[in-house]
Amino acid sequence: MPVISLGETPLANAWLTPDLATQREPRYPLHVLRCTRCALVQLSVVVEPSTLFGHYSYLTSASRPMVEHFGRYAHSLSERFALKGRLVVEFGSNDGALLRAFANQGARVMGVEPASNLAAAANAEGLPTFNAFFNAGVARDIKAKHGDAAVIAANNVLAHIDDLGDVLTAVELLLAPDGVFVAEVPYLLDLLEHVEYDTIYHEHLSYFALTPLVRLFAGAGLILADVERQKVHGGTIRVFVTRAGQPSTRVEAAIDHEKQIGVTEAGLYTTFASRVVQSRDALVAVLSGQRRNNARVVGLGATAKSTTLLNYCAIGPQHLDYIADSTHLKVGLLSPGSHIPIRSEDALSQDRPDTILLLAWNYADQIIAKHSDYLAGGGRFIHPIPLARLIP
Ligand code: JHZ
Repeated sequence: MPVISLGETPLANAWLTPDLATQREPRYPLHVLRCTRCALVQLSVVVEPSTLFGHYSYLTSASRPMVEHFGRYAHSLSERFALKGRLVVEFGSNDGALLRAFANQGARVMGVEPASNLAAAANAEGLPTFNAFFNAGVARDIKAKHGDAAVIAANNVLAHIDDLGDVLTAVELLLAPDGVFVAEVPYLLDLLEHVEYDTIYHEHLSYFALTPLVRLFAGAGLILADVERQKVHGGTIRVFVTRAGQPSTRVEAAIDHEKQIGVTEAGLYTTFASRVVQSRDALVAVLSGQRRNNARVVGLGATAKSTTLLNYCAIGPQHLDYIADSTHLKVGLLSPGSHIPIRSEDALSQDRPDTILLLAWNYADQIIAKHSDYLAGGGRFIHPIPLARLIP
């Protein structure tokens, strides 16, 4: 069943060099569908993974709140599962931010990362990383050379994978008998409740509630044994998947809650779709007000999300002078579709625009705290989600 259509958008991380600005960029339909039986929410099209992930400009380590999150994550898992000297494998390991945190806890680490630039950066830092998509062949290779894994971690990557059955076969091959597969995925209920429609883009093929995940793992002979809510990325669930045991009471309670709020029923999704339109209209109204007052507005965070938000709301260089970002790989490029220049975040302290649109709203508290001088000097922020509001 259709949930919403966000039009045709360019790929979320397809930042382009200014010389390509006059060429037509490839756009793909961004249509969201849902399964009426199992509540799995998915996109209608699948873009070739090597196009999306062969070279990647998102660096986990460029976002300090994520580095801190992964530090806490590695510490809590090391305490819970006694990981000193044991093997932790992460697929979709990006630049090695979580591997580094596990290595600091005394675990042996191995990454698997399809982006050649990121795998090279992690290897150069001494964090061993296979440059590959994770599959049964890679799992066998790791097992033959390094033994089985006490933990297999997958953060913000399950949603990116079309053939999840294939990946779970690889997990099953590599996981130690007492091992745990730990995955973090943005939570569908947070997306719907907080109208985080901009987290919908072509890299994210699936939007997970717990209900379809339980079925998915059961199909691979695995048990979704436990779940924790995490605050990152606008609301995430961390699931713990094992070979044996029973689902915890937390899992049962979460499944009951999903049933109660009608996760397989139409109402939840029609409400979401109409709130998305309200959210867009509110943001456009706030930005138009800024223009009427001749305020100079810039964006902060050249996020994947911003590609959906800017294209869906038709926000361009007429609204935002530039987007500031802490990732050196993005600086000097233009945003996909909207062609807004990206500058270093350091530029903000000299430049002092009137207003900053929080395109990385998921770190709003940390970003506002970091730029407290700007705020104290009369600067303002726009928080775009769920309904645009000015701070202060
Ligand atoms: P951030 C990422 O999406 C990538 P994005 C990915 N596609 C995914 O699945 C989701 O997460 C879940 C910058 N920044 O984390 C750095 C500052 O400039 O919201 C990043 O470019 N200053 C794998 O891209 C961007 O913002 C700062 O102080 O939507 C953050 O991107 C901070 C904190 C960040 O995810």
